[in-house]
Amino acid sequence: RGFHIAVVGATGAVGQQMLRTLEERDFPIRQLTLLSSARSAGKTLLYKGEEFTVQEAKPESFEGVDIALFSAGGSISKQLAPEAVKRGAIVVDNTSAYRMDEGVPLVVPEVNKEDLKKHNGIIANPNCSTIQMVAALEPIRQSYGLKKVIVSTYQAVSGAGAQAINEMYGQTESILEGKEVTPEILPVGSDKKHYQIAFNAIPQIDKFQDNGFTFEEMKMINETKKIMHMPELSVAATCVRLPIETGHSESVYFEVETQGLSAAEIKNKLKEAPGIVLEDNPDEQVYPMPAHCVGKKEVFVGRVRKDLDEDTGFHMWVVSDNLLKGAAWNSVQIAETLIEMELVKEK
Ligand code: 11C
Repeated sequence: RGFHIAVVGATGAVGQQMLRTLEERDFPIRQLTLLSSARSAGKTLLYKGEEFTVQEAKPESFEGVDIALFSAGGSISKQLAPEAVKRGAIVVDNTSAYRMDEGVPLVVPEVNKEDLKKHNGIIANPNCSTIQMVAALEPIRQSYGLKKVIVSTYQAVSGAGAQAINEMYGQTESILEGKEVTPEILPVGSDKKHYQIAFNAIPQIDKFQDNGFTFEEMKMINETKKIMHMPELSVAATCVRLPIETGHSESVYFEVETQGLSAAEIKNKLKEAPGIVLEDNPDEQVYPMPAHCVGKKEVFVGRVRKDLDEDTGFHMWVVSDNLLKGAAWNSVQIAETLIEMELVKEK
């Protein structure tokens, strides 16, 4: 008994975390199918000590699959997610291919799991930097309302994939040895120019749009409004890449509807919230940092303080493992929530 699960993009940075997360959660799996592009097919991966050979993802690969977790890039999702749905699978897609489509729920279970009921086969997993921010804002919004959000991010290279991680380490070694570096991948593989990430900060994640914001910034803006069902919410983002392997950090300024609140009242809501760990004690220098959150599923919040000029304004620092809550864990959590809500049936 259990479910037939397919992982598409199983050999990638997120795919591997999906396998680890399914294993750790002891997900009820009856059959496991590991899929990838032709390039990675034939590799073997371990699940609960058993070897599985990764197969090339094709439309027929989805026969009999109950839930397909996609994380192999937008073009594979565009091509194969409808094929999986046609064959009766529910797709949880970790790419940006369908996120803003009407009829596709964009879900962070702590925020909007009810949206799962409206799915038409595909459920989208939001962008990593959006997920951790909305998870932290939701308990505050529920009690005090929300008017405005201004976020600056400090994002890890693993968000840009395994090649970007290798580029960061390669450049670091070269620079320490006094050698020249030739950046080839960051900020964006397909853009015109590339810049050194080692010992640097790059204020560009994904490509620039006509309005001067990058696509990553627009994802944070548009996805936040969709997940929170607040098209009128004022959101602005500046996204920056730092030489950190894993763990995105965010400085979030937000304004609530309620007047006269203290930082302690905001902290109390965060303390009780599902999936959030409050790490906030300036006297003891306690605050979240990416090096401490790697491998953990929660969203860590600290440095909560009231703005000095705006009565309804607050600041907080939000950190999470971008490959877990930002990707693999949120996808597996969506799958678990589908089961809990009886939106998928065991065979
Ligand atoms: C990054 N946030 O850190 C991106 C990675 O839309 O799922 C995630 C891309 C996405 O570069």
